[in-house]
Amino acid sequence: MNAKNSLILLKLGGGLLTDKNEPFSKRIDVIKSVVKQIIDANEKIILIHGGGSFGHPLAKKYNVFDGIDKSIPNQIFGVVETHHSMIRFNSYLIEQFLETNYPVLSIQTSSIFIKKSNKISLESLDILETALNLKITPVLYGDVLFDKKGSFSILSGDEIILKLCESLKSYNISKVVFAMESDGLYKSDDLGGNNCNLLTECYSSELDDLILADLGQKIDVTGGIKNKLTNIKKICKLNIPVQLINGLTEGNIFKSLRNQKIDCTNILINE
Ligand code: IP8
Repeated sequence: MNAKNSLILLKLGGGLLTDKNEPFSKRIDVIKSVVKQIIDANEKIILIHGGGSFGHPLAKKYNVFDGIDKSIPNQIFGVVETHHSMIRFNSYLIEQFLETNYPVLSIQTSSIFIKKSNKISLESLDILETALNLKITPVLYGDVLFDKKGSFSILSGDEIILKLCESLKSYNISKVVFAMESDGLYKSDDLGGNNCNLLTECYSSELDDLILADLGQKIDVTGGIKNKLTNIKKICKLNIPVQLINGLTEGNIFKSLRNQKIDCTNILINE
């Protein structure tokens, strides 16, 4: 593996790009800034984005996450509607890149992932690797996940990232970056009071013992920060460092992709 094959996985949180309190609402200024920073950084990345107000309200309405349930009216229609809503959101994002002639390619998550015997399977790694080799940035997103048993659920952006970390062999993933709406993880103060401090650096082995501040979570069908931490631990077990950054702070995404110093949480790998 040479340095050329180094790759960053960047997850743009749905809560960062949309207003989760209002269905189908984009944060246009944030999206434009994020896209510009990614273009300016011009690094080899795979971009993954969450559902935000385009995915979660519909997935919740039709209980897509929990699979087939005949008692839910129009649930099958809800599955395709959830998927299509994600396509609409994803297309908007893609267009922002194409307007600047930056080569990105939308890859439909629900067409390359499937659940088999309770395990998530990535069926078409070749497509991703070929796009990367052609200097095209693949863009994936949280989506409907079909199950070979004849049901469905939701595959979150974080789970996509974990699966990519496990599967990509011809690229060396130098780090995974989660761009969110806060500076990273916060530790509760030792006295259990209201104060909390940004956790700037910790080793993956320390994650289990951390007492994190509960900063309140919005409704999220794929589990919010608790599931994020579970996935982060699994990513770190693959020897890939993780960075949690505030995507609302101007310049953070550019700096992260260029490995410049920012105030954030860095989860390091134990030697
Ligand atoms: O926002 C969920 O992806 P996430 C996608 O990454 C849908 O958890 C469709 C709810």
